[in-house]
Amino acid sequence: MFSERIGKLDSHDHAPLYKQLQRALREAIQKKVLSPDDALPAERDMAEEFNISRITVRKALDGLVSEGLLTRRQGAGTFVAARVEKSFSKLTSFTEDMISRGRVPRSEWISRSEGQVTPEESLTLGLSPGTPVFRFARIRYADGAPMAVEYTTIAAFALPSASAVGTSLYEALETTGHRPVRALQRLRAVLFTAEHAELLGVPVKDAGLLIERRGFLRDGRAVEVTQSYYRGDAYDFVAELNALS
Ligand code: 16G
Repeated sequence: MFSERIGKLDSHDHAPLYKQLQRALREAIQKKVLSPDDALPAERDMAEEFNISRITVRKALDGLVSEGLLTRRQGAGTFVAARVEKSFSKLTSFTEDMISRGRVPRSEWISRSEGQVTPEESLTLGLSPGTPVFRFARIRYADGAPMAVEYTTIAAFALPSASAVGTSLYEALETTGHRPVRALQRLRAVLFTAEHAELLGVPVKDAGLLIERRGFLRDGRAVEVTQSYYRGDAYDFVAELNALS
């Protein structure tokens, strides 16, 4: 029985039922009770097993689909997402994205240094020429497989030193109260150069995605500019669009 694998809903829990079901499914994915590509039971069967309405099941699944944890396949049902489906509307970090999908994130440093803004960074970050910055270049892995190469520049006011960044940049920025709360992103298709192909272990000219993120603090100051080269075969970017009202 599915409910035996992911656990029953707690009758003492006062959270809305759809949230309880979401939490149970999220935990099952994180703990690998449910694995990528596992099929979920039909909505009506889940409704019966958990003793909740089908609408509640649908609402719970809708939320997890838009988070990118589940995916619907026409005519076949709902599955645990296998490719990493990344929501385009949530400002999350690589580390958080991987952990929430039950994957183990790891980074390999290419370089970690201190410098001054380049003319281009000075314009993107709105910093005066000569302003100190930290630069980070990393290969990002999930469960040991390379997923992306990232080049980040952080305004130096946001971190005590370059070595303050351990596994997660956003965790380090959170500690100093400089984690971005808003970001602008630009996405472009690229063909991997020999250098990137080697770092990611893919053939030269393989398809990739370049995502440029500019992250801002609550007070409007830009704090981060990152260029992420994601492997095209590893990521799906998902966005929810609302019609103009
Ligand atoms: C993501 C961000 C990147 C950010 C990094 C922080 C995209 C396209 N890029 O990779 O801008 O710097 O997360 O991750 O999502 P970390 O906290 O794990 O170092």
